[in-house]
Amino acid sequence: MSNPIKRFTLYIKAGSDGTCVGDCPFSQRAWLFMLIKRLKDQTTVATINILNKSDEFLKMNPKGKTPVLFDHKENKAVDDSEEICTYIDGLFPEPPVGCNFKETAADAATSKIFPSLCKMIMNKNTSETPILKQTLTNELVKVNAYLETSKYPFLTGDTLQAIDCAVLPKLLHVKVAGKAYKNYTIPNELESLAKYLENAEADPVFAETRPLDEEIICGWGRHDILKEL
Ligand SMILES: N[C@@H](CCC(=O)N[C@@H](CS)C(=O)NCC(=O)O)C(=O)O
Repeated sequence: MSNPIKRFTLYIKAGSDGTCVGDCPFSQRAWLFMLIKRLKDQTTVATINILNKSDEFLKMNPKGKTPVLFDHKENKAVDDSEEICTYIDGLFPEPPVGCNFKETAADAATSKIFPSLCKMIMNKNTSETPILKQTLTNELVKVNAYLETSKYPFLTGDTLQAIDCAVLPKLLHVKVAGKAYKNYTIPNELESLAKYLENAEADPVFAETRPLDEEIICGWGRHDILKEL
């Protein structure tokens, strides 16, 4: 008997060969979320080559971005990582994973990491690089200070929670792309942050969704970046 179709298909960005797991932190967020909601058995993960999107994909998802979640039961596509988390949490409140983290202390400590990273990497005016590196470091100092007060291995829990799904993929980009393109290293004294990243890397759920470093470097490499090493 053939396998019945799973309820959900999660489309994520493919990597450099057009099929492996790509570097999209938003795709990783949605995938992590499906796993922490224990929906692995109900989810097919499909990689999308964003350089060659099929007509079928664009028909289902006219914005053409990843991630997209398709709910086969409801015949509905959800085309944004945050909306995917909200949609799934609405359908499956159990287990609770702390979805209402907006404007909490953990959110305030982590929400500017990615914009700061993007500014630093995309900057072409080398005289501004030191200040942009410092701005990113200031954001990481905030995360570290928050983690120092937390009694958990993750931001708000003993296991990965919704906020970790949003934050960890971006921190991975700081570590990998920051180093590869701007020779930026996370300061050693941010020990709680280092431990948080270590805890994530040791977590099987995070490991399952983690793009290879090469893919993160290659993904950023598609932008017009001034490498400063
Ligand atoms: N707000 C969206 C952002 C998604 C996004 O920007 N995805 C990028 C990949 S990281 C994308 O699909 N780019 C392909 C394109 O624009 O064609 C979300 O969080 O889901």
